[in-house]
Amino acid sequence: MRHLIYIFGDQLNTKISSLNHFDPQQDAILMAEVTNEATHVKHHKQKIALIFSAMRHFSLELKEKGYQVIYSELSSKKSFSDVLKNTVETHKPEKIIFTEPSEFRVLQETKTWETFGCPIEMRLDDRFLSTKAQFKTWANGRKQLRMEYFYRDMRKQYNILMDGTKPLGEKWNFDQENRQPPKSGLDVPKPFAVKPDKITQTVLTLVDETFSDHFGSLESFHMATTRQEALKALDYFIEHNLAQFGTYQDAMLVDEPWLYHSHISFYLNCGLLLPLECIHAVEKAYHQNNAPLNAVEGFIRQILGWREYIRGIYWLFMPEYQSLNFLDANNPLPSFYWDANTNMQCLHQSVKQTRDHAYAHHIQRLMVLGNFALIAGINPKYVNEWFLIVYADAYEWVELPNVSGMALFADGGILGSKPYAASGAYINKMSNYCKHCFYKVTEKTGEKACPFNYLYWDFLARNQDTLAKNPRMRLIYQAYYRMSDEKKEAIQISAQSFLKKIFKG
Ligand code: FAD
Ligand code: DLZ
Ligand code: SF4
Repeated sequence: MRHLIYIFGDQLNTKISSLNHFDPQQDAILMAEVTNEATHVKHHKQKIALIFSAMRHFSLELKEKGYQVIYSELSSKKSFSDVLKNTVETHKPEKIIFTEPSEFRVLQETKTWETFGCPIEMRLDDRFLSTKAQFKTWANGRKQLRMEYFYRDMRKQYNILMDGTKPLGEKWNFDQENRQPPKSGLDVPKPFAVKPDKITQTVLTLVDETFSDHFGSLESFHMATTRQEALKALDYFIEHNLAQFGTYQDAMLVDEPWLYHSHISFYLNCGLLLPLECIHAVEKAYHQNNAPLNAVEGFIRQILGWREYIRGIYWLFMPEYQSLNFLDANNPLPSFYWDANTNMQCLHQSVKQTRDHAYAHHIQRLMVLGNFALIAGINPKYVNEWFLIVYADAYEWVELPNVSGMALFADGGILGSKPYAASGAYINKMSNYCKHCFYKVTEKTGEKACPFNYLYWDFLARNQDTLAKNPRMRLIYQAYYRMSDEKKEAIQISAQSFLKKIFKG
């Protein structure tokens, strides 16, 4: 054997750089289902099912192209290294080739492969539109690393939504037209769904039996597990949801997990879809008058801007980033993050949907689940672990900066200029949750008051020393300082008694 190509479970695309110059006559591909990847945190059952089924389908696709594939189904071999070492000993390749892994943890593991007695070549992952080196150069010398400026450079570099050197529509960002509260009677399209085929059914049984103690339900599994199906999911989004994407991007409704989002992060993150093809497809929809500019720009910003920027931050600041705890938050994770058993309707809905679908949309993650963890002072370590476990799109490179940086301000402002803390008023504006809640969003303290209300002010009070200096927090602290002592005390009493109750379990 000439080259042995190792393909990880989030690199499931024939365009992956490790397959460049592949010669079917002399080279072979290795893929392996390994326990470590499913259990280093106990991933949601749907995530494991998605990856195993997509890997099995991808290996068949490669075999149909005439490629030699060594596919190792789940066995006693626990890690990538166990399987690779064994394969190298049997087949004695002249070289091992792989595309750089997406997570720091796995990159460290690949460094041990040098001891296998065979040369190694690690290639750049050119699915990402900005390399780690390019991001580092962009970040160098800047006082603040704000996504908006990075995004503008990416728009120019890839010539996306440009009119010569200017942005189409003469604005880089159309968010003023986006992010509307939901109207009553919205006709939300059904989500794209694939009926599990034989391969997926076998995997679902395997996962159900092997990982029965993992979080989440498999019942509603309907994800795409092949590239063809994932492309259909993208088309479905463009046809049914894109036009409303911007307008209702931040809206939340009881029993409506999917709304007008694309639900493609699962596929982008495991390789079934490529970022640039999604961007081009959505840009084309604009030029064909199938979607307005506010929706198209808003969507493209998520992939060309946020997704790339988040990855850049991860690699620039790892491994230190994973242990940051700027606000010294040390509370445990309340049990309702696992069982959805809470009277807070917003959290009940968000956890229930997460358990049932391994999915929640951005605002549920940020302004409900993340916001609560922030204002309740939960230790970032527990919050990160939870977010990495529960979503089918979760990989540390994207989960960690979103949680520690965007949601928890645990990085002290590397990613955002101030904490995304909010009281119940924000959730009430953007959802119908409060209408269905045991608590009253208009009440500020006491038994029936919305916990987000007093926890918000209590968070500001607890973190005065660190946050009051922040120029973007000045106005809100002025409002806090103007409060009467009685009011401040009532807030503290409500917050302490509520936190005591939820942490006692
Ligand atoms: P859409 O709303 O339709 O957006 C389109 C695409 O843009 C997404 O598929 C995604 O690829 C990209 N995108 C949007 N926002 C972000 C972002 N902030 N960072 C990176 N990419 C983005 N995304 C993950 O892929 N994996 C995670 O583990 C993850 N954890 C998150 C944790 C928290 C606390 C927060 C606030 C956000 C997290 N996100 C994560 C980002 C975002 O919430 C998800 O990408 C999005 O909800 C996926 O659903 P969608 O495909 O319907 O997205
Ligand atoms: C998420 C995941 C799971 C559950 N299982 C596997 C697996 O058995 N084999 C594999 O190659 N990849 C798996 N993955 C995806 C990996 O966790 C992902 O490729 C790494 O995070 C790369 O850094
Ligand atoms: Fe959530 Fe408060 Fe609204 Fe209840 S009242 S749904 S706890 S924001």
